[in-house]
Amino acid sequence: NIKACIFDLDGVIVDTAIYHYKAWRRLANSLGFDFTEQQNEQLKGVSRVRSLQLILGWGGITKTEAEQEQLATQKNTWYVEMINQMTPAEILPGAREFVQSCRDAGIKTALGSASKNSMTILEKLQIVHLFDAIIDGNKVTKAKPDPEVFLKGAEALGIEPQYCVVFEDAIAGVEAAKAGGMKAIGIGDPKVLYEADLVVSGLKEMTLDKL
Ligand code: B16
Ligand code: MG
Repeated sequence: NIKACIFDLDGVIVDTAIYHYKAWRRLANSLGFDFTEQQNEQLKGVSRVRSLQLILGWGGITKTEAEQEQLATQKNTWYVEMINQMTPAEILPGAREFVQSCRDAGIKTALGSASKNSMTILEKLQIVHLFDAIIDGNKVTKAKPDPEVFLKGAEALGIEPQYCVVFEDAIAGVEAAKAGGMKAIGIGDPKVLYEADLVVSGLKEMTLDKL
């Protein structure tokens, strides 16, 4: 009785984490320190401002609010330079096919992402038309694990939360889905995403009968 599928973007439809990592590292390096790929894991699904605060903490650096804003803008400029080069070849395996199969079956589709750059990414991947609703970082005030982004998605689709399933690669995202009264399918490691109702390695593993 699932009537809608809501998809996270980074880590589910496309791997932009690698570009976020490069841009954040460049920023950290410009401030005289570095951080690891393992630390980068903690930034997944986390908002831009919050990511910066975590990174500055790792470097043991204190900045005023105005300076933080400037640094976040600098990082975003570098990040946008990279995502502007993206092509449809970067869609993760099976993602386009699974979203399309939902649509073919009459299941509504939405994007639920923390990223303020979601629209640019969807345009570069040429998949804007695959989503009935797009809720991104520009439309929400509360970050995951708050369910706001997914509740707004359900509302835009006109489907009650209990008929929605969320696809998420981040722990905070799975928590957000559950907090919103939705089913959650994790993309990644079952040991990490243990709160999800089901965990798969990627959308290539998904079929409608698993909903
Ligand atoms: P931006 P998602 C998230 O996307 C990323 O996982 C996270 O690393 C990033 O900081 C956040 O978007 C904000 O992105 O700086 O482009 O607004 O996983 O929610 O699709
Ligand atoms: Mg994600």
